Amino acid sequence: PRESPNARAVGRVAGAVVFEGVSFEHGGRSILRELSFSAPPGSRVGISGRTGAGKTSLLSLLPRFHEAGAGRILLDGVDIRDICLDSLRGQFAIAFQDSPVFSASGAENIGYGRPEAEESESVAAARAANVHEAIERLPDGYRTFVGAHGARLSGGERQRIALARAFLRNAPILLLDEPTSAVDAASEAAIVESLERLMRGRTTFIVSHRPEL
Ligand code: DUT
Ligand code: MG
Repeated sequence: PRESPNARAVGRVAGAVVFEGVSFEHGGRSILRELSFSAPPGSRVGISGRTGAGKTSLLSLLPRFHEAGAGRILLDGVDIRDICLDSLRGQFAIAFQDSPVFSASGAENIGYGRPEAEESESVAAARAANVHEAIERLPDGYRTFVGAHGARLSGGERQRIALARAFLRNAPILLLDEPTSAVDAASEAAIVESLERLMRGRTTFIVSHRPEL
């Protein structure tokens, strides 16, 4: 997406999100058609639908990973196209399907959520995400190289690393895409417990097949 010459930076938003007649096309196909809704600050928006329905596309319009073809999206009353991209994307913590774990230490993987954070803050975020113990069990704890060229983490541990990043980021809006997919029951319970804490006070968009989330 292009940054408009009039785009401006905004401070931390309260998290009011409004879609006004938003349409989205991809590859000549209409994916979303005149979607309108209003989500007050701190509310939860659950999104469900069959595969290919456009759930991930909907989430990706907010940080402008994709551009709406028609209509507008307002954040605290401001059209997101009038907000500079850095400032816009800083408002979101994102945990998408198959959150990546990078070839780096566990500490670096979490710190990616906010590179200037102290290690003690990363550890606090890992605790909040219920992944601290799993990291401590690795041969070199937080210094252990994980990811493609390091220690292997389970699907649930990777999801919880993504949640730890989100805690550390402390953004006012969460975009969560199937945060409990492909994990076993114990891991799912740990994720759900941590998600409840993460969602408190933040506007949350969550794609999930779990109606209770
Ligand atoms: N689409 C692409 N590439 C993109 C974005 C979307 O091909 O970068 C298409 C694929 C699909 C439609 O748009 O036909 C909606 O895709 P999306 O990923 O939004 O669907 P979903 O609801 O998230 O499906 P799933 O439940 O499989 O994740
Ligand atoms: Mg999807």
